[in-house]
Amino acid sequence: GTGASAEYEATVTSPVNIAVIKYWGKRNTDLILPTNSSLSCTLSQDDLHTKTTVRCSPKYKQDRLWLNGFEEPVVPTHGRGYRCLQELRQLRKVIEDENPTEPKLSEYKVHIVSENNFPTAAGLASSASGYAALVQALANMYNLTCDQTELSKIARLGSGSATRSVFGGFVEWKAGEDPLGSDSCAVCVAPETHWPSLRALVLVVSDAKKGTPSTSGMSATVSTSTLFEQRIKYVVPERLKDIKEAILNKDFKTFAEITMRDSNQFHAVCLDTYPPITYMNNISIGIIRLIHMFNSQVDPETNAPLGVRAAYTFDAGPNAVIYTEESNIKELVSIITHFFPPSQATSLKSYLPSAPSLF
Ligand code: 2P0
Repeated sequence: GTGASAEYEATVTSPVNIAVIKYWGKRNTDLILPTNSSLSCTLSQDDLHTKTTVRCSPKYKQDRLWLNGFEEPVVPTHGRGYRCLQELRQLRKVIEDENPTEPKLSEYKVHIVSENNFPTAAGLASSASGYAALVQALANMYNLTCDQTELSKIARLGSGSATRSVFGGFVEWKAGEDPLGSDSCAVCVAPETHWPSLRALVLVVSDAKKGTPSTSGMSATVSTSTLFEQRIKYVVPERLKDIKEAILNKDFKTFAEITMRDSNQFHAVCLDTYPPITYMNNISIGIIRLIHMFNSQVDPETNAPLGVRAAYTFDAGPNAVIYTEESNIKELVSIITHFFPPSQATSLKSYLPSAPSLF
């Protein structure tokens, strides 16, 4: 449109990411600054994504948000989404102040429509793709020129894990040192084209949305766990260095071992929280055992070990994500479905870096 009826809009999709070095703990809860750096793989948007459309118009009376078809209140000052919106409006305002002919979009109210193409209850964090999509869509609508790393800091104000969803491939969220968070941002470690044979199997153990929310869980861990301090000081820095090297070398064995150990340690510090937090259930534990059994198999003819060919990782819930290479998918899927038949409260899907889903 033109003139007083002008409308501006943008639509984007943003991907889900699955951490292999877990983010758990904040050093600043207001600015969402983490106690440690983390690292994740971004899954292909062809499979899992949030699609967000933003529109602004002088006709709109208030900022409004529709999430998966239902309107949600946009709470001024408290809401994390509102925080992202205000940050981006401010960046837009700088452009308008420098170029008086630019339309004053920063003064218009915004309507946001956001949808996940996966069930919110699937146990996959939708806040990462959700806030990444919100920030990217607004940045596009406002014609902002800032780079993805700058945008990642704004996505961070929505949700910690969203920091990593502004890039594809292998992404590190650098914890940073600045108390104001100027250096707490995402960087791309390797693009999605780097390791085309890598796959992620998502094993949905339970689609019930329950358990301790991440935000309160990590704050309880920071204030009560003694193991946590050891993890942050002595474990994570070394693991990060090693897993980045493993990714760059496409060294699956090292990548897998670090991934499994870091998932286990994250859940160990949850159990060390007082009162304890437990996210995994008996099926999750069964999957851990199965993957270690799979990794200890030997070649039936030569008796030579087949080596580490799969890695599990669990987030703030019982569902498993299993990283493997394409050549092992068939065997792995048949073993998992043998021991955990889909009817038995599990479902299985294969994804990964920019590769189309297998089934
Ligand atoms: C991660 N998780 O690195 C870790 C592993 C869950 C376990 O990031 O409070 O929803 O919004 O910053 O990002 C989940 O925490 O928490 C998470 P907030 P978020 O993926």
